[in-house]
Amino acid sequence: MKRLIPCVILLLAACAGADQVGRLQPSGYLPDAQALVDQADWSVPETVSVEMTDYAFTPDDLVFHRGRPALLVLRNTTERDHTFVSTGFFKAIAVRQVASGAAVEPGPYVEKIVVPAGATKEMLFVPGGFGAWNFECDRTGHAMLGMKGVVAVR
Ligand SMILES: [Cu+2]
Repeated sequence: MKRLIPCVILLLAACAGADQVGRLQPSGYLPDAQALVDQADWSVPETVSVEMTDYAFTPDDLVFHRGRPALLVLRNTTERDHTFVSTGFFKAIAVRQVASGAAVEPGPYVEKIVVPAGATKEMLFVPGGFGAWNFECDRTGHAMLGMKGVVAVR
Protein backbone atom coordinates (compact mmCIF):
# COMPACT_ATOMS: atom_id res chain seq x y z
CA MET A 1 0.00 0.00 0.00
CA LYS A 2 2.86 2.35 0.86
CA ARG A 3 4.27 1.97 -2.65
CA LEU A 4 0.98 2.92 -4.24
CA ILE A 5 0.74 6.42 -2.81
CA PRO A 6 3.56 8.07 -4.83
CA CYS A 7 2.08 6.61 -8.02
CA VAL A 8 -1.30 8.11 -7.30
CA ILE A 9 0.29 11.50 -6.65
CA LEU A 10 2.24 11.31 -9.93
CA LEU A 11 -0.92 10.38 -11.80
CA LEU A 12 -2.79 13.36 -10.37
CA ALA A 13 0.06 15.69 -11.29
CA ALA A 14 0.11 14.35 -14.84
CA CYS A 15 -3.61 14.98 -15.23
CA ALA A 16 -3.61 18.50 -13.77
CA GLY A 17 -4.02 20.91 -16.66
CA ALA A 18 -2.37 23.84 -14.93
CA ASP A 19 0.87 25.75 -15.13
CA GLN A 20 3.46 25.07 -12.47
CA VAL A 21 4.88 28.50 -11.71
CA GLY A 22 5.81 29.99 -8.38
CA ARG A 23 8.11 31.10 -5.59
CA LEU A 24 9.10 27.74 -4.15
CA GLN A 25 12.50 26.64 -5.44
CA PRO A 26 12.38 23.10 -6.82
CA SER A 27 15.49 20.97 -6.35
CA GLY A 28 18.32 21.94 -8.71
CA TYR A 29 16.87 25.29 -9.77
CA LEU A 30 18.78 28.61 -9.64
CA PRO A 31 19.05 29.72 -6.00
CA ASP A 32 19.41 33.39 -6.99
CA ALA A 33 16.51 33.46 -9.48
CA GLN A 34 14.55 36.23 -7.75
CA ALA A 35 17.64 38.47 -7.64
CA LEU A 36 18.23 37.89 -11.37
CA VAL A 37 14.63 38.89 -12.07
CA ASP A 38 14.87 42.00 -9.88
CA GLN A 39 18.16 43.16 -11.44
CA ALA A 40 17.21 42.65 -15.10
CA ASP A 41 16.28 45.47 -17.47
CA TRP A 42 12.97 44.35 -18.99
CA SER A 43 12.56 47.25 -21.45
CA VAL A 44 13.64 45.37 -24.61
CA PRO A 45 13.45 41.61 -24.09
CA GLU A 46 14.80 39.28 -26.75
CA THR A 47 11.57 37.87 -28.18
CA VAL A 48 11.03 34.41 -29.65
CA SER A 49 7.56 33.38 -30.87
CA VAL A 50 6.65 29.72 -31.22
CA GLU A 51 3.52 28.31 -32.81
CA MET A 52 2.13 25.08 -31.33
CA THR A 53 0.28 22.87 -33.79
CA ASP A 54 -0.76 19.18 -34.00
CA TYR A 55 2.04 18.00 -33.51
CA ALA A 56 4.91 20.40 -33.83
CA PHE A 57 6.59 23.47 -32.40
CA THR A 58 7.53 26.02 -35.08
CA PRO A 59 10.33 26.93 -34.84
CA ASP A 60 11.65 23.94 -32.89
CA ASP A 61 15.17 25.27 -32.43
CA LEU A 62 15.24 28.15 -29.93
CA VAL A 63 18.22 30.26 -28.87
CA PHE A 64 18.50 32.70 -25.98
CA HIS A 65 21.46 34.46 -24.37
CA ARG A 66 22.77 34.25 -20.83
CA GLY A 67 21.91 37.35 -18.82
CA ARG A 68 19.75 38.84 -21.56
CA PRO A 69 16.07 39.27 -20.60
CA ALA A 70 13.82 37.33 -22.93
CA LEU A 71 10.19 36.83 -23.89
CA LEU A 72 9.00 33.42 -25.07
CA VAL A 73 5.60 33.58 -26.78
CA LEU A 74 3.78 30.25 -27.08
CA ARG A 75 0.78 30.40 -29.41
CA ASN A 76 -1.46 27.35 -29.56
CA THR A 77 -3.41 27.53 -32.82
CA THR A 78 -5.09 24.14 -32.39
CA GLU A 79 -8.30 22.90 -30.81
CA ARG A 80 -6.54 20.89 -28.09
CA ASP A 81 -4.32 21.74 -25.13
CA HIS A 82 -0.56 21.51 -25.45
CA THR A 83 2.30 22.04 -23.00
CA PHE A 84 5.87 23.33 -23.01
CA VAL A 85 8.15 21.35 -20.69
CA SER A 86 11.94 21.33 -20.37
CA THR A 87 13.32 20.56 -16.93
CA GLY A 88 16.92 21.34 -17.93
CA PHE A 89 16.03 24.71 -19.47
CA PHE A 90 13.69 25.65 -16.62
CA LYS A 91 16.45 24.90 -14.09
CA ALA A 92 18.72 27.40 -15.87
CA ILE A 93 16.37 30.39 -16.05
CA ALA A 94 14.87 32.97 -13.69
CA VAL A 95 11.25 33.66 -14.56
CA ARG A 96 9.65 37.04 -13.96
CA GLN A 97 6.19 35.79 -14.92
CA VAL A 98 4.05 33.59 -17.13
CA ALA A 99 1.09 35.55 -18.50
CA SER A 100 -2.00 34.90 -20.54
CA GLY A 101 -3.72 38.20 -21.24
CA ALA A 102 -4.48 39.80 -17.87
CA ALA A 103 -3.80 36.60 -15.94
CA VAL A 104 -0.25 36.82 -14.58
CA GLU A 105 1.58 34.13 -12.61
CA PRO A 106 4.76 35.46 -10.93
CA GLY A 107 7.93 33.31 -10.84
CA PRO A 108 10.79 33.01 -10.39
CA TYR A 109 10.38 29.25 -10.93
CA VAL A 110 8.49 27.35 -13.62
CA GLU A 111 8.15 23.59 -14.02
CA LYS A 112 5.47 23.42 -16.67
CA ILE A 113 3.53 25.69 -19.02
CA VAL A 114 0.12 24.61 -20.27
CA VAL A 115 -1.24 26.42 -23.32
CA PRO A 116 -4.97 25.72 -23.70
CA ALA A 117 -6.58 25.34 -27.14
CA GLY A 118 -6.48 28.64 -29.01
CA ALA A 119 -4.61 30.43 -26.21
CA THR A 120 -1.28 32.22 -25.94
CA LYS A 121 1.14 32.17 -23.00
CA GLU A 122 4.03 34.59 -22.60
CA MET A 123 6.99 33.87 -20.35
CA LEU A 124 9.35 36.69 -19.34
CA PHE A 125 12.64 35.31 -18.08
CA VAL A 126 16.38 35.78 -17.90
CA PRO A 127 18.72 32.86 -18.63
CA GLY A 128 21.19 32.29 -15.79
CA GLY A 129 23.20 29.39 -17.22
CA PHE A 130 24.58 28.11 -20.50
CA GLY A 131 23.45 24.91 -22.16
CA ALA A 132 21.17 23.18 -24.66
CA TRP A 133 18.19 21.08 -23.64
CA ASN A 134 15.33 19.17 -25.21
CA PHE A 135 11.83 20.54 -24.75
CA GLU A 136 8.53 18.85 -25.52
CA CYS A 137 4.80 18.76 -25.10
CA ASP A 138 4.17 16.24 -22.32
CA ARG A 139 0.63 15.27 -23.41
CA THR A 140 0.54 11.53 -24.03
CA GLY A 141 2.06 10.69 -27.41
CA HIS A 142 2.57 14.28 -28.59
CA ALA A 143 6.38 14.28 -28.35
CA MET A 144 6.48 10.96 -30.18
CA LEU A 145 4.41 12.51 -32.97
CA GLY A 146 6.95 15.32 -33.33
CA MET A 147 6.05 17.85 -30.68
CA LYS A 148 9.56 18.50 -29.40
CA GLY A 149 12.60 20.65 -29.98
CA VAL A 150 15.85 22.03 -28.60
CA VAL A 151 16.33 25.21 -26.62
CA ALA A 152 19.79 26.65 -26.10
CA VAL A 153 21.31 29.41 -23.98
CA ARG A 154 24.55 30.80 -25.40
CU1 LIG B 1 0.85 18.64 -27.42
